[in-house]
Amino acid sequence: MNVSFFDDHPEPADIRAEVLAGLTQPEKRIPPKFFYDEQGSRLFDAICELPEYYPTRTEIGLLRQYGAEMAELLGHDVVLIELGSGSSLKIRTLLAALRPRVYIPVDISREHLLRSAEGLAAAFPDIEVRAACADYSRPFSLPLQADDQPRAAFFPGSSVGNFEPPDAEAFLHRVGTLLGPGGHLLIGVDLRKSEDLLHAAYNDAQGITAAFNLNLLTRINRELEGTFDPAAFHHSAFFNPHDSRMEMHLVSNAPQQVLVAGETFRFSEGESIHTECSYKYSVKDFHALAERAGFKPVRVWTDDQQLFSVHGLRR
Ligand code: AVI
Repeated sequence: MNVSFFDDHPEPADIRAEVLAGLTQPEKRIPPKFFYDEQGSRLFDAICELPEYYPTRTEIGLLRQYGAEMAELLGHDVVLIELGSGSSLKIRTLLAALRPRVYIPVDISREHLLRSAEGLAAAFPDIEVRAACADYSRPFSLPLQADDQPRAAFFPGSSVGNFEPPDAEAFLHRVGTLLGPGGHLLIGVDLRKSEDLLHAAYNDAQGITAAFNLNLLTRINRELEGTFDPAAFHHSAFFNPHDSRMEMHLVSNAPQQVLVAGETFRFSEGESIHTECSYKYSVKDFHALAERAGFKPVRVWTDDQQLFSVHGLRR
């Protein structure tokens, strides 16, 4: 099979230090990257299938409808880097349209990366697959040679919305450096829209998003000897129009005390832990962000209802 493996040896996140630091803030917070243990990743896959969660199916619809135009923009015989080899359906749709020479899936989770790289190499035997285990949220290296040109990157799912805007800019800047002059980035970005649709997408009727949020407490109990009672907290998700972002919180139902890694944290009734921001951009605002990071916006594809956008950017 046409697969090789490169290990950048990413440092595992220090969950203890980051959770303790976040819970010590005047406004308690925990970074959203800690959602994704095994159960959290399963719940996230279930979120992507929910009728209320429009981003996944809308982005797949755009890739299916406009794949040929996207391929035209990125160029033929390209070396394609996928940041966070998440959704197999999205990359399969793009690979079928693009037929790159080399495909480099980048992910921090070795097992997930290898499983999906092998599946894709079997499905596309004419593409050279170079799986790279790396943490793309920090400076990282990839198995690239100088003559691996032209280069393109794919960052789907509006994961860029989970970065604070200055971090999103720094991340895009790093991707631009990796691509070099003339390289292209294809990036999925969720659009600002009616608050009703946003509210429904993060407060689904089956309670899967609530379970995804509350699973963070179960993870902390297991990995950091926490004493959280998940039933003593509830999920809250709302749109913050000032910052153009959805916020997710875990709200304490009553005054209580919790131990985490031997430290005591007090909660008043209604006090929350802020667990996620999901920024929603207008096309214009995302263009401004991309330009600050050194990209030139070239094309944007949106669906009829203007729910989601896929941007083609040139470095
Ligand atoms: C992964 N990320 C783009 C999702 C989002 O919509 O911000 C995570 C998510 N949180 C709640 N539902 C989905």
